[in-house]
Amino acid sequence: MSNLGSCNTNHPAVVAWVKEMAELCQPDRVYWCNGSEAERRALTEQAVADGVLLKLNQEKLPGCYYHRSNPNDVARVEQCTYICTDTETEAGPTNNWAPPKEMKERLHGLARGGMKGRTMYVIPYLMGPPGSSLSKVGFELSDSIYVALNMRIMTRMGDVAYEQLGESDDFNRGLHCMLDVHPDRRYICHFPRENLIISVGSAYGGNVLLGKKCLALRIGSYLGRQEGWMAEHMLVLGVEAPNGEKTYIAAAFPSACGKTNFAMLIPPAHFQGWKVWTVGDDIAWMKPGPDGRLYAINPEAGYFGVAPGTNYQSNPNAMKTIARDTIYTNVALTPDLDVWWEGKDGDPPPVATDWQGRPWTPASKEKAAHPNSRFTAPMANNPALAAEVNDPNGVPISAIIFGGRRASTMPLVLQAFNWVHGVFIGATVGSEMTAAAVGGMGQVRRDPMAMLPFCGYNMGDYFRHWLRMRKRLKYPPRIFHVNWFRKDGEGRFLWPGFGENMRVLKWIVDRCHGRADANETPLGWLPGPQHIDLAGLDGFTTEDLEKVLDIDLEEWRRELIMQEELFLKLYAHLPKEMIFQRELLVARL
Ligand code: GTP
Ligand code: SPV
Ligand code: MN
Repeated sequence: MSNLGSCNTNHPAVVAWVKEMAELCQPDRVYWCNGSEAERRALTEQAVADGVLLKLNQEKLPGCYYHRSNPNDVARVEQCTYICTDTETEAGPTNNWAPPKEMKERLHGLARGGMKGRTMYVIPYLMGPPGSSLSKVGFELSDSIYVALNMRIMTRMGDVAYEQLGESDDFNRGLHCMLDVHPDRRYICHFPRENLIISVGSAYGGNVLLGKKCLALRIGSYLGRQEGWMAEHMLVLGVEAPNGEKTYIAAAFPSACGKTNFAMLIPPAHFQGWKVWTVGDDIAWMKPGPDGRLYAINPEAGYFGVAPGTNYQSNPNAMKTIARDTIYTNVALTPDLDVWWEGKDGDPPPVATDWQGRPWTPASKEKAAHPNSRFTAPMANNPALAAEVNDPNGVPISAIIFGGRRASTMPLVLQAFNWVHGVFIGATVGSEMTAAAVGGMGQVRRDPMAMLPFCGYNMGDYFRHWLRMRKRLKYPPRIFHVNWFRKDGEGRFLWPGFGENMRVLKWIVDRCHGRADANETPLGWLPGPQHIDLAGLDGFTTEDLEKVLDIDLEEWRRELIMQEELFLKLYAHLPKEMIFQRELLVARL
């Protein structure tokens, strides 16, 4: 029998499971995390001693550390991600499926003895504010000290999880073994019926910080459908008007398509007295409240954000957030132990070490930072953190925004005619693939509700769940679609984006409160150029705005065919409403 170390709980189911997994993986030591500050310091020192973390320049970046991953392990791997439901239909045609028993045997085979010579970290964590009926407890057992330290930032870790759990046996079991970090032995597997996750062969964020995509989205969406709530790949923000009015908005954009940036938006000078507060930047758990509105919490406690493109111009709040207590992964390192990435402020450093540890200069052909290099930072550092982030009731959502990265076709903004039309718009979201997942960069693919890689069951049933939620809401959020990424013939972005997105956000807020005009178009309600406030936006004319709002019928014919491909794939479970909406759109166009 393995030595369980200084176990800090007598919760029978937790102890039994840790014992079982320790016997399987045979670590030399089992370490029970308590989430304390002293522990964080000790683990950080250990990680530095082990060479897992490098201490950055503490004068420039207090409390910050640097990590380089295995170059073969830099993003999510959708081809290695499985939903292990009893039947293949339950997982649906957009997920990889394997029979639970078979897959578990294979994974146990890989994990057997897999932690020999290593430490198993027992990580108790809470997703969501303490005391919230939406919050969930998980235990991740990992042989990666990097995972333990990242989970300490991304979740509420330690005693708070035991407090929420009490005597209940309702917790997520997560096992993570790095093994030899080889793509051939990489599996990220979900067993929704057992509330179990097993991840092997990777050490990259989305594959191994099991509270995030695995629990909060894949298992979460599965549970949400059963229990009548929603787990979504959405940021949540609060817009405060000069008179104090607060409007809460959730927005689903695919990976690396602007959620963190939008959640931290700073309004341009022209919008004096307006303020945007961040509730969450990646995941929302939402359920109907007693007043018939949809309430959202952010289950996370930190941001695992994209570094490239982040600077004091594009996202000052993020720059302030990551100025301390941050773990940087796969960015470039300067000789004075500062970090750098493409699109950071100022000139590139004359010399640096790239994300793979090789010498780099501005003349180098390859990028210094990996395009999916990331920072892990506590949300408490965010100057725009919403006070409501710890409210167990969450915030009432007035609008849901879908978005994608589209060089053409999709206008800057539109509003759905109603909930069902909005679900159709979400279901048909298309977006260019980014570096957040391995493969396919730049290709447009359907990414319904930005959940294609994260829906833990049949996507057709997921659309049905969305339709059904309408019946449980007296005041359903209004639904919108945005596209910040439209380009001109020369490949330049037509819309300035970032803080200037406030101009679109303001229109959305005003629509929610019934005080903004719009024109009826085949796609939905669109603002006319006169409805978007362009004051103070130098060099951007009404004609430019017309270009980003334009609907090109030729492009829309192609779009309809691409939408059809997804619907054909899902035909067996596709709700009829989606087909009707498609017919209506075709007729209007
Ligand atoms: P995940 O963490 O992968 O879910 O991504 P995210 O949706 O939070 O994306 P994020 O905000 O990190 O943005 C990804 C990239 O898009 C960054 O390089 C940003 O600089 C860029 N970006 C964000 N907003 C805008 C925008 O309004 N316009 C343009 N042109 N680029 C943007
Ligand atoms: C995403 O890919 O959508 C992310 C990063 O937010 S990860 O947590 O790695 O999935
Ligand atoms: Mn994400």
